[in-house]
Amino acid sequence: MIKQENIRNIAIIAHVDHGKTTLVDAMLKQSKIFRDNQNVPERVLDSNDLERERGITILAKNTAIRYGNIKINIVDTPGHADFGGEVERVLNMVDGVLLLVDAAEGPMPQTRFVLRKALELGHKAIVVINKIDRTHARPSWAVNATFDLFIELGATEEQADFPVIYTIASAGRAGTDPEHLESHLQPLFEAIVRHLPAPVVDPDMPPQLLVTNLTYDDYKGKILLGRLSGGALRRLQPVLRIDREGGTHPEKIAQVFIHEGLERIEVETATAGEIVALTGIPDAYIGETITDPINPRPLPPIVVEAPTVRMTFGVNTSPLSGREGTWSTSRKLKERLDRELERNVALRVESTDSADTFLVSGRGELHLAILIETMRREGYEFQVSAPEVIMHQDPETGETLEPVEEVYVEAPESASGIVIEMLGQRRGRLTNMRQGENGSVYYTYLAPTRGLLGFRQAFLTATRGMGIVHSVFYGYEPYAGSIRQRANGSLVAWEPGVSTAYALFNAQERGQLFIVPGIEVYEGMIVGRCSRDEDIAINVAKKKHLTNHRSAGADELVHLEAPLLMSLDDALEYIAEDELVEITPKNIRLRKRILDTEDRRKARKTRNIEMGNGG
Ligand SMILES: Nc1nc2c(ncn2[C@@H]2O[C@H](COP(=O)(O)OP(=O)(O)OP(=O)(O)O)[C@@H](O)[C@H]2O)c(=O)[nH]1
Ligand SMILES: [Mg+2]
Repeated sequence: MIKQENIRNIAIIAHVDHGKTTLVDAMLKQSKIFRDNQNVPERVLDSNDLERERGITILAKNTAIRYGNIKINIVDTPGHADFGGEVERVLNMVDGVLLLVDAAEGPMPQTRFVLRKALELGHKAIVVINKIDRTHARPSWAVNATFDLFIELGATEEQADFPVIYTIASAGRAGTDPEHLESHLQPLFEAIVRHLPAPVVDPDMPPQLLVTNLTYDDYKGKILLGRLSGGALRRLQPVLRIDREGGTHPEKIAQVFIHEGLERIEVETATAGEIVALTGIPDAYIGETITDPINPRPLPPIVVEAPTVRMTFGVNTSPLSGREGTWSTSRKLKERLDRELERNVALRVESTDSADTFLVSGRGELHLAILIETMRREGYEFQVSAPEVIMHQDPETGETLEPVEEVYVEAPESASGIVIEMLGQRRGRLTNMRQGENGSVYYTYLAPTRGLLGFRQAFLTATRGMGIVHSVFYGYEPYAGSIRQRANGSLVAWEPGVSTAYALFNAQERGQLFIVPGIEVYEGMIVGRCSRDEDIAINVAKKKHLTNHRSAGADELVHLEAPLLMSLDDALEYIAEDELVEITPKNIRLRKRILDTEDRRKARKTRNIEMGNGG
């Protein structure tokens, strides 16, 4: 074994928004990756459309910089809890981490999750206290709180003895003393080189690489990424692929790449310790080993935590189906979902007793929403059900267990009562509460995932958008008892047509509308939220009787309240069990499962009788 002294492989991990991608930006800029006059967008690594629109990182990404004669491979990771699977996985390709902590917020729920994963893999960390320019920054408090977290998570003595660097990522500044930052990131680069270990590998053994990530290229096809933990790999080399069941497949590498800045550079040979990209093995999956055909050695497969939330993806059965999407058949849907499984390792897809419907499980509502949004933009058309949590059974007692999340809430003091009430109704248990410095209160709760579905929207409404809520998977606990679902019914279109201002004007007395005039509707489509706890069928396409000539043009003059236009996330949070969301490249519509008003009434009657509620 030798130490590859001129390489460092590191991941940047943190809670959402603590500044990971911004810090990578600054590191790239200062290592002269870009030409002087080159116009580089902010958070250059958040390169896909959804990442830019939502301002978050979704996919982990590889880059590399040079500091002196040392090459630092950097993996930027997502901070949102729903993409925790992505972080767990890529931690397998690095030897150390930068744990970023916001100087004002301190460690947050996802800080705990990613740190726990890094510590379990034995990684060493540098703690980077970022955003020390913030008004409420408390750098030394943040360091202490982070230290406590290391101890709580069972860090070894060596891991808990971490170096600390203070940064303003957005200004590209770093230092070992929060009062005296340098005008550059050199202190950070120095710390990485000094404190994070070089890969210890055997370049003379047969090659061994764990496929840790996959990407696609229109020209090169599937690209495999991983750390070469032993030996060397060269262009056109015959190799053996060992799949997750232990099956062996002879393959031949086409090209070998390493990372330089934002690019992948083709090389003749890559040696142990490097993070490499390979082409020519289109059947490879994440978690498989690429190794030597004569002396094959599998690496332990990647384990990620199980999904907690699921919903169905089905062929669109609305009367408007087939008009707005390019791909709409069950075969196309299945192919697309199977393809997603190749790289989205925290996702599961199962068939159901209907050939047109698949059960898709993920790590949270956002995890599934991003998949839906991506597919919609690719031209797919389909319908999805309300997300539901995945229960487990205690293997010993047979007791039903449900996923529980740690919920971190920040809300203005004035909203305190309502926040406590809302989480109480959802069977949350308060575990910690702290008065903030700026009139806000911080709460930590443990609450069933079940109670949190749909919580975000209600919480934002209750706090008038002033609250912040984060949650992260905590574990499985005995079923906490029933939780009251949505308190409102829906306003449902009664017949097909195009919505008119006049009809909507009458309808809006009954609740909050989701649509504007001029929208094509169908029977059974949800057009609003009813103010009562029942569904009401209404006619939104009704034309006013033209009793005199003036009325013809007067339709636009009625006063309509602003509708609540439902985004995909809103729609998924809103719908009840007997409702679906119709997804097309052009529209997101909400609908009842049973479209026919009369059939729906009968079904409800049967259900009520079954439940002993009378007719
Ligand atoms: N004031 C201040 N703002 C910062 C600093 N670093 C980053 N930000 C801002 O914080 C926000 C989030 O930054 P990102 O780099 O996207 O955070 P991230 O950790 O990559 O977020 P995710 O990938 O979604 O988890 C952006 O608006 C940045 O401009 C800093 O040092 N000071
Ligand atoms: Mg990011």
